[in-house]
Amino acid sequence: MASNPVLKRSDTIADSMPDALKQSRYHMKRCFARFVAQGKRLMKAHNIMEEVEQSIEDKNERSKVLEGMLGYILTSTQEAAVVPPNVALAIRPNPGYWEYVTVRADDLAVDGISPLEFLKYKESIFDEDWANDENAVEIDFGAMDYSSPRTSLPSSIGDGVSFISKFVSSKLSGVSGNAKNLLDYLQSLSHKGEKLMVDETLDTVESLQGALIVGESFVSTLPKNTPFHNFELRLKELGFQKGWGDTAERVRDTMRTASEVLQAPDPKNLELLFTRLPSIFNIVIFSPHGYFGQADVLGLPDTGGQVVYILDQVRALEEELLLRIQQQGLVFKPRILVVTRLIPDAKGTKCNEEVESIFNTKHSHILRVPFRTENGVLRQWVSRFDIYPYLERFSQDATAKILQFMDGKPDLIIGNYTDGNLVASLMANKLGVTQGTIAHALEKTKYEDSDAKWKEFDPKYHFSCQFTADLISMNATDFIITSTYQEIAGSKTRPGQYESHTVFTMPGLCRVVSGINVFEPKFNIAAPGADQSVYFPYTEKQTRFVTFKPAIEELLFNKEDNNEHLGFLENKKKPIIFSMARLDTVKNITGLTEWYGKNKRLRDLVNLVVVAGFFDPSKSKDREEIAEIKKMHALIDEYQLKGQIRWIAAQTDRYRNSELYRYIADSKGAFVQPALYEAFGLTVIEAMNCGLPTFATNQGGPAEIIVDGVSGFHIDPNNGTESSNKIADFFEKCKKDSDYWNTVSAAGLQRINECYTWKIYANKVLNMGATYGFWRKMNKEQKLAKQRYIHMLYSLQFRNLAKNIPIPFEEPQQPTSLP
Ligand code: UDP
Ligand code: LCN
Repeated sequence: MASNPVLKRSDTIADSMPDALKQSRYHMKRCFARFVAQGKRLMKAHNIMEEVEQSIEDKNERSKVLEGMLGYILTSTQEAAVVPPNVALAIRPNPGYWEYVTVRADDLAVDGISPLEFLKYKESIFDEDWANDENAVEIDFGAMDYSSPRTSLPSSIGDGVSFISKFVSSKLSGVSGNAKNLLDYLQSLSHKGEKLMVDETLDTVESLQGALIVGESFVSTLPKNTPFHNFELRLKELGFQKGWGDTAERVRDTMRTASEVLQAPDPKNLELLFTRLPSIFNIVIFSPHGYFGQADVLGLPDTGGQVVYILDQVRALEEELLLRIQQQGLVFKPRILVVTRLIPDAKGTKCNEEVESIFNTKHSHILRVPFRTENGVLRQWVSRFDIYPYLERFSQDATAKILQFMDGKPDLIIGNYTDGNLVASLMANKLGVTQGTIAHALEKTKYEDSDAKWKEFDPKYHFSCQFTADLISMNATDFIITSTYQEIAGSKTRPGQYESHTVFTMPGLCRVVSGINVFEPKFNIAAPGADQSVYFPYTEKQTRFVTFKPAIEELLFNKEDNNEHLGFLENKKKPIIFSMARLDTVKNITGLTEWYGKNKRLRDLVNLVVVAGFFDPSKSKDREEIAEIKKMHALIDEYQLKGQIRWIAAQTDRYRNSELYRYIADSKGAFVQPALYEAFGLTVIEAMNCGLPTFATNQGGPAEIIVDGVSGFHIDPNNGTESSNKIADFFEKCKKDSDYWNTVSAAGLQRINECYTWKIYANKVLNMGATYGFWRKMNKEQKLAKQRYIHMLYSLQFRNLAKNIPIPFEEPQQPTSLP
């Protein structure tokens, strides 16, 4: 159906749709009459197709109607705002491309409309007065950013560094005098007041070019391995400082690359030059919410993959920085600071300690700064949804502490999640430092109509604050790091997380006509890995953490219920299907339990083990967790799962967890990640690194990590029967073909090693830091204009929204002494 769109390049959907409708006029009139029959409403893609099916009952007729253009348009429609007699369609023919039309139900007249007009149709379903208000607040970042370059192909989305390198090299060569930008940049490179690369004497492009020729021919006469300090003085006479390389060979190569870029800039050489320039030594990484610690924190509400990701990221970045600094011929120490909130009521974790060095690093620390209110320091954990009132003050306090701790400004600030990204934006703007952001998950796509129905959600989730903060940091940041393509621009059928911020509305608050453009070259995909010294294949017997075996066997098979486990496994010989996640609704651990409960074939083949949350709802402060705990108990009773299920409370030791994955692999079991939506899914790559065949949700990141049927399997979280049968089929096949399990396990490992390692990640991120550091200097006027607009959004909108969130009552505290 609708596989061969006949849209010509120049056609818009508004042009081609009238003809397409004409060809099936009878059926389409019935269809559209049906759409409008119920009055105003918002229809989603699946509603549209359901109603098409109901109005054209005959299957053959229906497939005839849906062939070609009409089918293509209808299947590409994401949403329809029905405001009789009109139906306004939001059509997405390709990732990142949207068109809006109205169809009048009575005569099928079609009109192309703007995104703004579409939003007004949509708003009138929820808030008629707002839709008609001529002075409703509109946010239009597109209008601020008309001169910035954009990629145009969906396939270039997420490869911003390459695009910027191409664009910059064309700019550097285009107009004479532009190469001065590069010289100015080299002049600006320094470390703690010490100038690097070039001194003041090389103050014109010509003098630099001349010096490079002399310098290169001089170092070429030296043996390749001659250390830099042996010829440092001679280079100084030419106007060169440290930073070109550690040996004669490296200095020569860097000088040659710089000469080539100055003579005839090309993107490849420019990218290479940026990987070599000493521009980044100190990095700040913000992750304010949750319990951020190195032990005993995982599985707590809001504390999951983000913490794992950041700690591994720091190790990888530090390693890469040390290598680069050494290759630059420098002896500086890099410094990475992870900045989070200090929680006085730390519940046995170290989250009440101000400074902690990060394990397995030499120069990286966690710095904790408390949330202060007018009542003093906030003592308790607060949910990430309630965190907004504390962030402005936190960013001021944190900035002061960081400057003190680092003894100067960082070279790069990276934010994580909405709160960290907002704080990073405030600090980067204040200090004039390059900024990167990471979402981990944008909440907007997790909850249907979270924008249009924001008023319903706000008391619980404060999405008005969250989406405003997200818009601010997406636009303020120099670059955005994503884990997958789908995070930016989704798939053929589903819009991406960032893409869903392009055009949306929160009736009564603001109409976002242009929030972010996924074709902006700030987007870059750099997927994380899993720490391979912890998560390694079950086959590597000599490295396995065998000391955990008795504890794991206790955890899995001890028959007495206790605080750590509940339920038991009657038949220990059966393979285990295993899942581990925070007990959030979206993780759908209860869904998996229910699928298992309902599928007799699966229950006969395997046992179910889940690690999630804990068992006593009265001990949780997290709304969703409480509901999920209760649901787990109810499902175990309803399906009489005791004897086949083991529910284990959240586990915090990643070494033991890794051995648990491997123990399950020994049982020839599988990992199942059943989330309703998963932004990336670290457990998926942890399991695959351990050689465990993995079934993971087709909603979000895992759909990209796993090649379905090759390196694992996709499951549909909205179709439990199909998913549980797919798992059962796998185990039946394994029974018949003893090699099948090994084949899937090996293919999973291969996939990981090719695409998901921290080494690849660190290299990419440091290249981003260097490239965008230069780009922001070249692009400063445009950036300033945008920054002024962002500031207005922050001060007029965000601050007021944040004030509405209640601050929990507590005993007055002494203010902490901060400089
Ligand atoms: N995790 C854990 N114990 C638990 C639950 C999760 O150690 O009880 C770890 C898990 O191994 C993974 C991370 O927390 O490293 C969860 O990351 P993921 O990306 O799967 O989900 P998130 O929690 O970030 O949404
Ligand atoms: C948050 C999530 O929800 C996961 O999907 C990611 O894997 C994790 O952060 C790390 O980025």
